Amino acid sequence: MATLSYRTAGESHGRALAALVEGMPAGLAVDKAFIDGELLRRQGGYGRAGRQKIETDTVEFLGGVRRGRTMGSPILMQIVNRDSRLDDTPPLTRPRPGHADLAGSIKWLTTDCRETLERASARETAARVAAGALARCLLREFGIETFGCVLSIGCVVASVDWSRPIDALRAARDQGDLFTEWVACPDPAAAARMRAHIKQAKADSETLGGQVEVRVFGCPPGLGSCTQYDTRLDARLAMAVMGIQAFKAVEIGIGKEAALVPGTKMHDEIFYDPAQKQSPNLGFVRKTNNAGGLEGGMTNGQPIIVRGAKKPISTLGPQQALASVDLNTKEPSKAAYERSDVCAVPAASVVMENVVAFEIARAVVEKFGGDSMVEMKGNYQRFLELARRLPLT
Ligand code: EPS
Repeated sequence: MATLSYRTAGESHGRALAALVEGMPAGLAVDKAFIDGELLRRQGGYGRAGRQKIETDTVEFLGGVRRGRTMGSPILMQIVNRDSRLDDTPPLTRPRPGHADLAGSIKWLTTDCRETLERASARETAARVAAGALARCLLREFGIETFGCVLSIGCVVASVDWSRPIDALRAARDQGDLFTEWVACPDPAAAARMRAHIKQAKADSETLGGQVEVRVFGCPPGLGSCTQYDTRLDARLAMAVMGIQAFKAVEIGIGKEAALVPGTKMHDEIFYDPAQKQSPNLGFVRKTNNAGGLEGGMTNGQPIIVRGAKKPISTLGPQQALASVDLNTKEPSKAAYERSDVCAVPAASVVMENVVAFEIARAVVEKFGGDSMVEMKGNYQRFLELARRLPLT
């Protein structure tokens, strides 16, 4: 079974962030402009702090790509940090409630939380976005598209019309200047209220969390597997989303509502529409999608729906600093303040879209993988032909 995987390395104020992607078939056209565009979106959002004015995140390929195409070898991607001063960063001894500071300092037997926070920082998500955006270059070849947006920020909740085509949703989501207005929400009235909420939070030295949703369109049935807990695609998606800094919950489809409704209201009845036989759902259609496109840990041909909840950033302004303890003296002390965002939920929607994409790509490579794109596309077409011909005789 072919395996696609990635690891990241690098500290928030180190020389660079890096992602090492292994298992990508040879011959994939790498769309660097698209990857850089996703890195730029990740830097954006109303409510971000000064760091994004310093950095211009772009990807450099240090290995695995020749003349714009993958070679089947490991792909090493680098994003250089302009704010690179790791050895000069001061110690931080007053852990911030909610951050990795306390747990990590005790884990690594140090009173300098810097040792932990440099890697725990959400800046690492730039490397994950690069890996995910590369995976989206692969998904496109199979007609699979992802879309991520913000559903809520603090107490402001959007109403998203999911019946609109993906291009219309993208256009609505991407209204406004990336750094001074953008909240990644396709509901313009809610977006205006979100901006006002963030503005007020900033004035109050507060921070805000929110909910983000990612949908994946064009998956054929049968990605993932019901045979082991760690081959279930819903479980992998949950892990990928919970692995994003500051995420506290993940839902698939109607999520926790599934516990409240009876079976007749939960399950998406199955119909067959011969007119859709050539589409990735092979003609098997539903009138509802409460399952979020996943049954038994496998795609069922409906759009995948994943939601994540992000907590407010744990670095609070000096006026609102929460109670903490100085790790050197054990004296009560206000938590440390560092330059930080008021709200990074729009950026989190970009991160989630790309980490979800990577997991879908991983499942696509597992099902159809070959050493080259030509081989993989052949495998994909052959599978669809066989599935359309069922029952096989
Ligand atoms: C981030 C860069 C960081 C923070 C933020 C995310 O830069 P700096 O620490 O230099 O200001 O702005 O990190 C956190 C929210 C965190 O908790 O560590 C980025 O590029 O996304």
